[in-house]
Amino acid sequence: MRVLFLAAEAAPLIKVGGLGDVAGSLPKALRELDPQLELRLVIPFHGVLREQELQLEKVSLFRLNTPGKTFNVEIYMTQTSLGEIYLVGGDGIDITAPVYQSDPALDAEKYCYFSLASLEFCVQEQWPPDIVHANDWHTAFALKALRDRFPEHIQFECTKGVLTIHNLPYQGQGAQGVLPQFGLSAAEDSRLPEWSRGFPLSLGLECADRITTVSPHYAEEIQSPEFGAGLDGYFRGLRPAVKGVLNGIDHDEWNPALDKEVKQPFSSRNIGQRAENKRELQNELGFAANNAIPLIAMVGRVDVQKGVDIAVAALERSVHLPWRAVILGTGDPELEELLSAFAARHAQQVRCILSYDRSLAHRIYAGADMILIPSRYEPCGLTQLIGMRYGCIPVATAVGGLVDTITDERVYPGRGTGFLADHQNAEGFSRVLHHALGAFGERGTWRKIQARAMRRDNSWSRSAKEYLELYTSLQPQTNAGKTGEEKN
Ligand code: NHF
Repeated sequence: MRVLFLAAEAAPLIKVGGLGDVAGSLPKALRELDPQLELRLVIPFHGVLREQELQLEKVSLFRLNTPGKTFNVEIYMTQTSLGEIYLVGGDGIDITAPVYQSDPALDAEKYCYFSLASLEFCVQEQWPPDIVHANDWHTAFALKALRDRFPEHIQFECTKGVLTIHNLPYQGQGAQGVLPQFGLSAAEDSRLPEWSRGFPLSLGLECADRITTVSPHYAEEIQSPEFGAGLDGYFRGLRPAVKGVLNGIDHDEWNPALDKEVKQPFSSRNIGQRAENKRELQNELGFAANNAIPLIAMVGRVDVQKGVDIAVAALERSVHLPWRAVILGTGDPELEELLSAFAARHAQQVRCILSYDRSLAHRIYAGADMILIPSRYEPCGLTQLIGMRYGCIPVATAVGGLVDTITDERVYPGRGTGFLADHQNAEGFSRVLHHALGAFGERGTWRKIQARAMRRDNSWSRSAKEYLELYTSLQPQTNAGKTGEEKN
């Protein structure tokens, strides 16, 4: 079976958000699961990638004709630790632009070009894919193009489309202006609200043979007005329903027993050794070492979605208790400001590092006691998976994939792997934080929570199997082995 896997970013080359982790590690897991699978992972040749010293192989050079203009497309391939990645360069990629701009209208041409050029690459290579797997709005154009631009194209005769939604509110609002110049039309499906029909995500929703999202709970939630971003009615009526396939993490990359960033390797069998990492981390952060004071972490995008303000408010309410906190991440300038002010108010207790620091993130997971994830919504979430793997216990809101992956010790005493707050507000979150801080004081209980969390299997193995089954169910007859010519 041949799978064309399209994404805006993919680790280890480029990682802005969780999509990058998934697009890097899921293809690797799929290839490991089925060595016969021919999977091509394709991402844009973003300007920032040109600053890296990549070993590039130029694999194709061709023209992409669109009603608006003719583009010269260049395709490169590079080997990475997670497998090969194809890069789409050429006229349609503005190398001065970042991976994402604040307004999708500014990114529209790049991603539409990228989606179409990726399909044209298959034509040029006579490599007819059985599945085109698009991720989020940036690559959803490809599923529409299979219908609008290539309907008669014999190479795509059997091709099926899968669309994975990683973050529903991001639908490419404003990117619709680009459609005519690429020969694409807005969605016509009357079940989609009219206002959404030009948005790239809707093009993908209309044309995908199967729609998935990144956790079963989020697949349910998006059918409600609270989480549906205006499309809840559409999802409620959808048959087959949106399928939730839980994200995993790469257990090779995230392995506390082998992690090179971590001073003292450890596993669930010798959690005691973890204390050395906490000591190191405290030193690094300028805290006097004290194992009895809980060290609370928050790592990731500084964003309203992630509930950064909820965390600050909840910590403020608990400021009389002994704890220390370290916050690592970048994002929304206003929230960054809030964090800096919070750290300045509580200089004895709080450290705030407003940057992207992969290596420090590893040390935090390996040394902090708990990780706060007060998300307002969370399609899957990766920090809780990494946290659990490193015995850094998640204290999270009960939304999306957090519900699917964390067993709440309050509800299931003796079986928990973390703590879940029912409400996405400071009050609810501070209640659960108090509970977690209390549990931390009971050393034996805490150790057991850590051991259970560390033993939980959050690898890709089960989910990769689900994706493979989904691909197979869509495509009983595969294109593999046939070239475009043979099919002609
Ligand atoms: O895990 C990758 C990630 C999710 O919850 C996360 C999110 C963005 O918000 O699927 O995408």
